[in-house]
Amino acid sequence: YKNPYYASGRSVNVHLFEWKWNDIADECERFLGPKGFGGIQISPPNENVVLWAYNRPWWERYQPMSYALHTRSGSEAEFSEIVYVDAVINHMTGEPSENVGTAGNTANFREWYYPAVPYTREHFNWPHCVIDGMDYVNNAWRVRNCELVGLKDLNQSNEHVRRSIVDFMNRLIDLGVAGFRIDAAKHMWPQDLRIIYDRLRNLNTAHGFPQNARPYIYQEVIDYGGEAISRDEYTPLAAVTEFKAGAELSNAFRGNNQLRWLQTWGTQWGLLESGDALTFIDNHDNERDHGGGGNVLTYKLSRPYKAAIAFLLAHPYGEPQIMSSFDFWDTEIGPPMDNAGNIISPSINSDGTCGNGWVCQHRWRQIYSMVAFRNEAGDAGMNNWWDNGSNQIAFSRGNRAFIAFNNDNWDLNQNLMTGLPAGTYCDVISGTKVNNNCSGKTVHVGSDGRAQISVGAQDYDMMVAIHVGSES
Ligand code: QV4
Ligand code: CA
Repeated sequence: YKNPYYASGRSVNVHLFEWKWNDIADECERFLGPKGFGGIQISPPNENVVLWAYNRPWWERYQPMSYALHTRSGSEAEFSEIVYVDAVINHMTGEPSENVGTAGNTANFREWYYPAVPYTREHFNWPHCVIDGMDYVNNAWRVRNCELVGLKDLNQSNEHVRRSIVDFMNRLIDLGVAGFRIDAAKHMWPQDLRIIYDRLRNLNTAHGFPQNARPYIYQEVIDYGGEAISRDEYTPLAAVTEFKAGAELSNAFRGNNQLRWLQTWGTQWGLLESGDALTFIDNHDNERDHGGGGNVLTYKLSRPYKAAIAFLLAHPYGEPQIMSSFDFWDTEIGPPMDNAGNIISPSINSDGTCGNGWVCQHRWRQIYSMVAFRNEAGDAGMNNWWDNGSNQIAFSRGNRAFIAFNNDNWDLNQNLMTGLPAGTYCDVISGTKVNNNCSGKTVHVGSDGRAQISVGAQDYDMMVAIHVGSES
C-alpha cells in the first residue's frame, strides 16, 4: 500500500481540490501529463448532502449521503481514472438542516437511516457521543467511537459496514483508480482498517497497472505529537500524511528557523520514515484554518510558499503532494459556482495560468519546473551541501540537479560545487528553456563542476535551480 505506481520517470501528486472530472481529464492531457506529474488526488466522488443553508460550502463533500458516484464534480460516466480518491468512510452526513444529496438520495439522520447504502442505526457506534477537544489528548477510544463534529460515526467492525465500504472502494479500483486518501483515519481503529485494505482488489491491469499491484493508500492522521493517537499506529498498515513536514518547512521559509538546519531534513527532524510519508506544505484544511490550521504557508504568501515547495520537491525525502486551490476570502466558501450551484470550470489564460477563480498552483512555473527537477533527479542522493551558516543553502542531487536558496536579507554570491557536467544551464525558476534559449538566468558550470551562483535578496524568487534537462 506504499507504492504510488506512478509511470516511470514521473513523480508528485497534485490535489485538484473540487475540480470536475471532465476538467481533470482535460488538464491531464494538456498539462499534467506533458509536465511529468505522477498522480492526482480528487475530491470525494460519492454522493454528499447538498448544503444550501451554508451556500454550498466545500465541506459538504465530507458529509456522505451514499456511495453513489454522483457529485458536483460529475457522474460515474465522467469519472477520471488513474487518480487517488479521497475516501470518506469514517462517517455519514449529520447536518440537521438539509437532507437531500447530490444524487437525489435522502436520509433521516435522527434515525441514523441512510436508505441508499443502506445503513441503519445498528451500523453506527453506540452509545452516541461527540468528540471534545480533550479527547484528542487523553482518550483514544472516544476519538474513534464518538462523532467527529457531529458526523454520524460508522462502526467499521460491523460486517455490513465493512462490506459496504469495501464494495465502494473496489468499484473505484475497477474503474481504474490508483489508490486512496483515507479521510479521518485517526478516527477509525487500525485493526478495522487493515481488514478493509486487505479485502481490496489489485489495481486494474486494463488501466495500465502491473500485475498484483496494491492500491497506494495514504491515511490522514494529523500528529504533531502529544496526542492519545499516534501516526505510528498507522504506518504498519499503509502510508500516512506527514503534517510535520509542511509545518517545519513553513516555519523555516517564513524566516523563523535558519535554513542551514535543513541539512539533516528527514527522520532526524522527527519525521516518519521516508517511504511512509506523504508530504505537502499545505492541504485543503490547513490552507483555510480547518483541522487545527497550523500556520502553514499557502498561495496567499507566494514567495516563501514557492520556496518551501521547491525544497520539498528538490529533496529526496518523502512522497510529495502539491495543493491546487480555488481562490478564497472566506474559509467556508465553496468552489467557483453559478447560481444553481454548478462548479465553474477553470479557464486557461494566455500565459498558462488559470482564471475563473482557480489558483492552479500546479501551473505556476516555479512549481511545475520543480516537478521536472524531481523527475530528472530520480533516485540520486543529496550531495554537495553548502550553507553560509544562516539562510543561504545549496545542494545537488548526484550529478543530475542542483538548487540554491537565499532567505537572508543580503545577496548570495558564491562559487559553488553543483555536481553537474560542464555546460550552460537555464535556471528553471526564473525562466524556461525554449529552443535552446533561456528566458531566465543562466548558470555556467565549469569542467570542475563549479559555478558562480547568484540569488539576490530582492530577486523575485529566493532560489535558483538547474538540472540535466535544462542545459542549453
Ligand atoms: C457543527 C458543530 C458541531 C455539532 C454539529 C452537529 O460544530 O459541534 O456537533 O454541527 O450539529 C462541518 C462544519 C461543522 C459542523 C459539521 C457537522 O464545519 O461546524 O459541526 O459540518 O454538521 C470538513 C471540515 C469540517 C466540516 C466537515 C463536514 O473541515 O469543518 O464540518 O468537513 O462537512 C480533525 C480530524 C481530521 C479532519 C479535521 C478537519 O482529525 O480528520 O479535523 N480532517 C478531515 C478532512 C476535512 C473534513 C473531515 C475530516 C471530515 O480533511 O476536510 O472536515 O470528513 O483534525
Ligand atoms: Ca469513528
